[in-house]
Amino acid sequence: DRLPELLRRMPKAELHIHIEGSLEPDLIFALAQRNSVAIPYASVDELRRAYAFTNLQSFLDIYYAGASVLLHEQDFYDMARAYLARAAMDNVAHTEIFFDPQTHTARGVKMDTVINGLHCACVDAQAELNISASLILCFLRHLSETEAFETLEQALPHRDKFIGVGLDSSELGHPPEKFARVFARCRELGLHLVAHAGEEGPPAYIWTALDILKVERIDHGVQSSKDAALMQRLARDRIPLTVCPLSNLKLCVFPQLADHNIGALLEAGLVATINSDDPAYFGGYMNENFLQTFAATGLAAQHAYQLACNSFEASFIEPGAKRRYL
Ligand code: ES4
Ligand code: ZN
Repeated sequence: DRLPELLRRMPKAELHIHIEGSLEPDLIFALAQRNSVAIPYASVDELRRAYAFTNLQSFLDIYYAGASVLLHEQDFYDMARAYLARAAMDNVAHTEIFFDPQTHTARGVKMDTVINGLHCACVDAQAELNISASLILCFLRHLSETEAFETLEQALPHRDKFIGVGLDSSELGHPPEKFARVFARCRELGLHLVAHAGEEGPPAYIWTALDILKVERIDHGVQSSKDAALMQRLARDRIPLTVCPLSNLKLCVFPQLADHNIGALLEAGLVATINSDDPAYFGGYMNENFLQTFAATGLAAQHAYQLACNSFEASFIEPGAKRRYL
């Protein structure tokens, strides 16, 4: 069976990766030591044993604790370089990386430190690893829209270093429309727009992400299969879904990988893609997501080809350059 080899070797784009979720336990401990930051885990193994999640919030609590070791530009650079090297090994040709500045600025880290460290890693990776990488700034939806506006303001001196904005963190109780005005402003600024919606939240959140925020892609969106009219809208407008199977498994969105609806989304003609989300926490980078999902759900070579094409179509690579991948 040559399907695993095809999955590993095919060029692909990654469109849903939180850089703070690529921070491996070893690097968390190394940075904690380097920066003299205390973390509430005695060892790498104890930290790993805490990675038993029941839902999104149980994960986020540990994810924010892990990010607390990041202080200096070099820390952000090292984290992103490690991810980019790992992604290149999985034949990721292009990646669009989420980052959560509020997780850092709330601890007194400067916006400049965060963005400069991540951006330098992206520039160096293009030259040294032949992987193209862009940054997408995410607003934390459990915080206020006023705080999102303040974050945007702090980031605008670096407008040339990120291509868009997204919306992440605790979904339930924080619908997209809470951020209507800040997304309208980002749209005026010519930024690309995406939002997490329909991970744990209802199809209604996907509708408002599309119709009120006017996002170009939906992150996760797996709950769309509960709403036939929404499925038609996503297919008709070719709105991509950045699906993350191992994330959905680890956060108990689906009881087993075999129950995942990625096959149904593809068969309905949606521009679905496979991504890693928070690979250090969910048990796998891109190829592990492809391999385990194909093994569990019985997807075949034509689905692999479709997913690779979808990933480049759904990317924000300039249209001229994009044609080389399709
Ligand atoms: C996230 Cl899986 C997921 N969902 C929402 N927000 C996030 N931030 C990092 N991972
Ligand atoms: Zn995510």
